[in-house]
Amino acid sequence: MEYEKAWLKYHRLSNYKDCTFFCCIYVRESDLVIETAIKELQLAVKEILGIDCDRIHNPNGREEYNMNSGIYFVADQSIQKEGYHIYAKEQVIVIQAGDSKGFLYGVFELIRYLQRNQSVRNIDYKMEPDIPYRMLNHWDNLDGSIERGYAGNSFFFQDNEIMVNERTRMYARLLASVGINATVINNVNVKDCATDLISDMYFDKLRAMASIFKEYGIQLFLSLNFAAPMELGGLHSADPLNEEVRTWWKEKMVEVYQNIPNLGGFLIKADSEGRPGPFTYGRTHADGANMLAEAVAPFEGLIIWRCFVYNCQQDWRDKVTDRARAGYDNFKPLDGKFLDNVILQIKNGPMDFQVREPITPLFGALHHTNQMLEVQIAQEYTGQQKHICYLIPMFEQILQFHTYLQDQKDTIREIISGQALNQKNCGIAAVANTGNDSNWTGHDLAAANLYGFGRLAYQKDCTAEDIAREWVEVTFGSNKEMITTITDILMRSWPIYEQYTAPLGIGWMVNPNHHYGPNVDGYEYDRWGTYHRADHLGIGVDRSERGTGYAITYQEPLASTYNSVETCPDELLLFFHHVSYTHILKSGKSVIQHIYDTHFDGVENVENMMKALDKIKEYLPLAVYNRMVPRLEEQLRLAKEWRDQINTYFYRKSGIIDTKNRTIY
Ligand code: BDP
Repeated sequence: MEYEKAWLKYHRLSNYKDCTFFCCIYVRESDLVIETAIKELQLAVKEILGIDCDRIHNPNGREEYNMNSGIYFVADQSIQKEGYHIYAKEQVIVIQAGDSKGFLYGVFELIRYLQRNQSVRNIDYKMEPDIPYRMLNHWDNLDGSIERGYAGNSFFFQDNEIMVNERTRMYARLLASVGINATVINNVNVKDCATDLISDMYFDKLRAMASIFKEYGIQLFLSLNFAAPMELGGLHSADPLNEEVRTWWKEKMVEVYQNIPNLGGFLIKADSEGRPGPFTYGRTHADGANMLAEAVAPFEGLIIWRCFVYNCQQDWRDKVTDRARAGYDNFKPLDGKFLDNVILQIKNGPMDFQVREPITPLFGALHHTNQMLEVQIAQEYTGQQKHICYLIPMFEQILQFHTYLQDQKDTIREIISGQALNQKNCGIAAVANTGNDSNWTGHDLAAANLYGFGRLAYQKDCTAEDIAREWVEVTFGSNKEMITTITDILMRSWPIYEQYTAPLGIGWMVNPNHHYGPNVDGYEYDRWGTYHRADHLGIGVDRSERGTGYAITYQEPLASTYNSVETCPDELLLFFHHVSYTHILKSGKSVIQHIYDTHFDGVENVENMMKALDKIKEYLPLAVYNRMVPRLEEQLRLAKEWRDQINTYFYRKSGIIDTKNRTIY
């Protein structure tokens, strides 16, 4: 399959003012990653400025002002890991970094200045990333399919073979350019051949892949099957406290690390949606995770253990069991029981990547456990990369959220960066939205989520809006109207998607299995624990202390805020409370009128978005616009479907008419 270079497709600048800086690169010592940084800089300078940027050996490793112009790589141990300081002085630009990855990230920052035609004459910019692991999770299967993939098939696997080729390198370049330093290439649901990834069938290819990634400062991770001792090793058990099982894992890891020395470690989905796990043997998740952690410890491996553990065999009549509580109930009691090379990976919301969810209370509840936030840029519930839905504003809110874990340093960002609890094994992971489509993400605007995830994770001082604008500029160039229009569309797209889909934090209402398109009762009488409980009087799940008690698993003052209808924010009202359709929101509208209004507005907003894009289409490459048009049409079609199904459903249930008398069926 053909592939494009996304935001790394460089455009020639004919009028760049500061070309003289880019004549040469002075380097003293180099290694694999610094070599990559040099090559990347040379490539960009050649393609953007048309200059052959020579590499010159700099024996004393210091910058030489007034003598020679150029870019100096200067090692400086005072700069934190993976950080850099770029500044200009006289005729030179200095990139200082504390380690080789710092040079690589500094180079990509400098390249962005070129891509955006910005002067570097007064550049003085220092960035030290706070989140240690910035990771992608691919849900790619070995047959080449992708679970929740909306951009074609896998570019890692095909017909149970691993593919390592030039696209692998392009992928690594894209990741490194936005600061992503780790990736899991296979689906968390490890079945069939995927179990064999830790066998000699696949070692050669994995080693080759890991070594390409290493050039770009990226660590390869794999998802693991907890039942591998049985399925691969032929044992009769996978009990984490069974000596035979423990020995099997230890020996297996020796073999794995001998063959793939750069492997970062493993991601595990256990006791979740039918996957095997320690519960089968009456053991805890700490028993399971620690067994694996001990096996990988000699190789500095990490075990990333997912907290997406809940009862997926619920009876819809049961109003006591609450899926939202499951993460907290399962993992809070285990706080402090995990080894230091275990990280718990926790989804942002307590349910599952809905367009709006509260932040999971588990983050405010763990004091002695390494944590990693899991978000989803694959748009499973947010339009499946046919609809525009720029998710970085959501992630920005998540990262800024105060958990009240302690008096200070209590935001999600402070927790997953390790600052809150003084930890080093922490991070952020996004379920990836890529596939082998030529533009990587299906919808061209979905690439903003991939780019934005990396940038938000690396660059602690930039906003979702800065990132959107930056992505538009590095991808589509410098036309002002185009930049403003697309940035504005991206920034409004998540709220618009929310307007025409499930209202006020209730979520779901999608077609079962594939999760695309409206179906209000699709999950209402099912076993997945995802209900809206609407009747003729009202809607919502009572998760207050009178209901499932979920609301009071938060730290104060969050518990009180969510527990009361009066103080619960509108956008989460139906997640926490069952209210009547005539209940008046903080906005002054009744719940039913809010539902009608947002759904009519949502469709209108999609129409406006399409008009705005049409106006600037001449500034987009024709192929890009042509790929976008059918998706925009599909977004509009489905937005109308959502509007009409939701409005009709609630009109029929409640019998309450729309005060504005618009068409409801
Ligand atoms: C759900 C997806 C399912 C995943 C699961 C998970 O529908 O395909 O396997 O999450 O995160 O959102 O494990």
